[in-house]
Amino acid sequence: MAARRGDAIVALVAICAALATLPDARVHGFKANDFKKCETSSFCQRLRDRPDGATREIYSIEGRWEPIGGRGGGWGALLAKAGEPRPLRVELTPYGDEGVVRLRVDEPAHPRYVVPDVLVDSLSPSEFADVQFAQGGGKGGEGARTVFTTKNPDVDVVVTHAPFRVAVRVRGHETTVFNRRSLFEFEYKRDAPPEGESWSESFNSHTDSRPNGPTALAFDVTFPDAEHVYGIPERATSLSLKETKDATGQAVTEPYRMYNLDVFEYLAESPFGLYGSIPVMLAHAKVNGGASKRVFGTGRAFSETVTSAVYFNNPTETYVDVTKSHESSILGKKVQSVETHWMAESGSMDVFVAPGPTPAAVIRQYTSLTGTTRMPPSFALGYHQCRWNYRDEKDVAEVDAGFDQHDIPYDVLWLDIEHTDGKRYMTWDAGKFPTPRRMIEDVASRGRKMVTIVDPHVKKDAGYPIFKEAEAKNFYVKKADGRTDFDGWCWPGSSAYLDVTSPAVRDWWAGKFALDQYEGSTKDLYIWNDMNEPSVFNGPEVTMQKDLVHAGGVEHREVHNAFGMYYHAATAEGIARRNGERPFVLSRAFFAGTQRIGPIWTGDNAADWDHLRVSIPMVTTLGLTGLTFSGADVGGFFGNPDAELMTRWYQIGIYYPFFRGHAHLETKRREPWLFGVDATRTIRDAIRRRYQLMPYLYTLFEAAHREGSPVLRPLWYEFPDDPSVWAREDAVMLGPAILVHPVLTQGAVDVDVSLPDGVWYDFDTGEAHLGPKRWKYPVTIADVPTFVRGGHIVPRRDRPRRSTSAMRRDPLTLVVAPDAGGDAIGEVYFDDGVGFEHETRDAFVRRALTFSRHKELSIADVSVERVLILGAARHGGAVVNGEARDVVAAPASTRDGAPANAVAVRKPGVRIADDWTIALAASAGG
Ligand code: NBV
Repeated sequence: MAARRGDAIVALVAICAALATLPDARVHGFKANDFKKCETSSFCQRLRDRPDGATREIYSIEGRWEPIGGRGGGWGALLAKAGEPRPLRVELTPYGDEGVVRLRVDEPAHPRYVVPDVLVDSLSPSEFADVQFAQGGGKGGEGARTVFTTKNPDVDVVVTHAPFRVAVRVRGHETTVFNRRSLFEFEYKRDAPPEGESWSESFNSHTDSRPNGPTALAFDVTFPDAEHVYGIPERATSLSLKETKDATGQAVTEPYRMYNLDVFEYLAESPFGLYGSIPVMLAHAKVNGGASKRVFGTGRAFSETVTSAVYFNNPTETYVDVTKSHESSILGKKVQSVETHWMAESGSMDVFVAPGPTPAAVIRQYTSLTGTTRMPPSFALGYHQCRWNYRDEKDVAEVDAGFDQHDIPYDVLWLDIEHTDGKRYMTWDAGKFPTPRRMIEDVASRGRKMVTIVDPHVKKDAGYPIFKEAEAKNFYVKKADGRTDFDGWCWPGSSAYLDVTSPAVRDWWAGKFALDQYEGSTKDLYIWNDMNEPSVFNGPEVTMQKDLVHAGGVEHREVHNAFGMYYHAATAEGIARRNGERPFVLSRAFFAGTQRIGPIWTGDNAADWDHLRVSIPMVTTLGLTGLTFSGADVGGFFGNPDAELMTRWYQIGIYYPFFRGHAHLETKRREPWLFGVDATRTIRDAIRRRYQLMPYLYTLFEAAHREGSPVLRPLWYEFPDDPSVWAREDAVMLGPAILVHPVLTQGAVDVDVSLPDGVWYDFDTGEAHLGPKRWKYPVTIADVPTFVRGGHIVPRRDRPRRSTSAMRRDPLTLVVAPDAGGDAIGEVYFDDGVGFEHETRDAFVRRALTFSRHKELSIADVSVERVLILGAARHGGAVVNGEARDVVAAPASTRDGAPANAVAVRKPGVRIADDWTIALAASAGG
């Protein structure tokens, strides 16, 4: 085997720590009865238990499809409903050139709400390459159908007119089929309830007036030949979604619910929906029985599997049933598929299909619709220390100093709600925090940042200027009457809620973060948005009534799942405006598109091993649905972790894209040095590893920013053709190159390690393994089986420092892990980590790293792809190593117009290992 030991891999010292006491035994406080179920939600009850074929004779395309004039390349047709004189309207629209299509059904007489700010502004339809109508009635007895070929010649869409059915095909293979089970339903808006009936609906002590009556919709999506589906966060459950109904149609559990809620003490294993929703589901299917290798579209290798995804662009309450391994007999052939049934309370049917075929392609396609991860400021990738609450300025100073005393790097210190004056956000408790600016400046003097919490409820207090001003401007969410300000109960007592669905309110709110508005703030203070589902203590299911009214008369029911994202967006806009730099705002609630704004965390987990375990599928699922910047509270929010659990949590927490320790008000203090000398050392080593990997991590974030790829990935993302990893969640990949097998059981003495195909090197010892390989890897408390994948180069910074900013100028270590042929590739990306010049002026460095055992100069075989010279618009060409070369005024990948004042020398043909010079010749005109 050509693999070599990775000499540069640092061996960490093994430490044996005594196992401390068990965490406190706690009884879970999750109160299922506080929340609705399908059977207590009238729309779900109406829609869920229908047999396959329920609407088969009811919906059909009427007449022919016609191009939609003037709006790009979409096509539309009438969708007739039996017994209903007014047809619905169906539209099919292509986007981009990879075969993404959008399927919409709406009621023309009463167009439904479509959330305006979720899809990226720049999104506009492309064209179909071809549209063919076939009358049918031919030999096969098929009815009329229309075939839409997308710009990707491998992707087409076959619409069968009666019964109505839409199949997206990838190279002729149906991957995503709508209405195969004839469960499509669309409730027409009615003028009034039938005589003697009422539309209102009650739950516990709350009544929803439902002034518009029932306007629900349902549709089924079948993923033929798929064994697994993933996505539709947020919930604490497995990566591969379990079935909620069995193949006979019997309910196994509740359907998956997407309705953003503040769920107190959520369980570690439940289909129940939590604080955020992303209505994206990915399916992974075998094609041709998983046999042949073919070439896909533009010449890329086509694997034996196809990943595809659907995105339901609608923020209303939605339930999804999943049935797996359903075997139906189509033309005498047994077909395995995953069948899903989507049931939404309102809005239109608005679904995008991302045809894949790889997981990476699916996410790239999906993020072309809703945006990619915002490039975070570099400090945001460091360790964050939070607790409810750091008591006062002295406490802050001591915790900050504690990190330096214990030589543990960290970047950000957080303040929870107790720092405020009576939960009036953007104020300070004058007794505990008399000199906030001085406090922040002190922390910042060591290169660190602070974060304060700002929640969306506004204390109703005439003496609180924010409340008064927003009231005067009529900026609050209204009651069902559409006029009176809604008030709900939250931390400060009676509160009003800013109507952040309105652009004017968001603009005003953003302005509140200006340094002269937010007293005591400095530009080193960043923000945390909690409770933005929104949480309303005395509301139904601890949130807002659905019949509340937003700007433009929009019912809360329509927009609920996007409310938190709007608040998050307004806050981040305020921070960006204030600093003119990259904002950092953490949110608890989220929706599709939140990745463009900032990170989220998985809310109030608990200090137990089950919550530690489930944090991994939770975070990787978010990554698969575009929102890679996430993490769980390290240590568990509720309860008291012992030294072992705390250590194990840090050891996996360092791989969460967002890495923060946090704890409930009533827990014991748990700064990383409070668990004994041995645990402190192990936790220090773990956090240092996070910082060591910072160049690699930052490079992964830039890839997420560019093309949506998740930073932390499930194994199947990297090995889609290996069925043994499709459901695995006991190991994860940090980018393409590092595999981590976290230790997730108490008292573990070994870990059942299983490596996929390829060469792998133990991160700690450098020992090479040839996968596929499975064995028991012995562990002490200091060990976490971690492997570098052969074929990859991992850039690191190996000098321990106190924070990311202190590492800024440190030299790199390149860890080269050759594959079986002796080769490795990698990438490293740098920019200033602060501002926007990486976009506006292309002020960044991205270097491809290549290594080949056939070359003498190995590790140093780094090529320079481009040299960008700012402030040099006037020039007469470049001279590289004495040879005249072309220069271009507009750098290769300018995203935002050409920088006014820069030139690029592309592919200068030099290696980092060699001496080289580039000179700019003076311009002819001087
Ligand atoms: O602001 C207090 C907490 C916060 O620490 C936590 O992270 C949030 O998820 N917040 C919820 C409200 C109270 C929870 C019991």
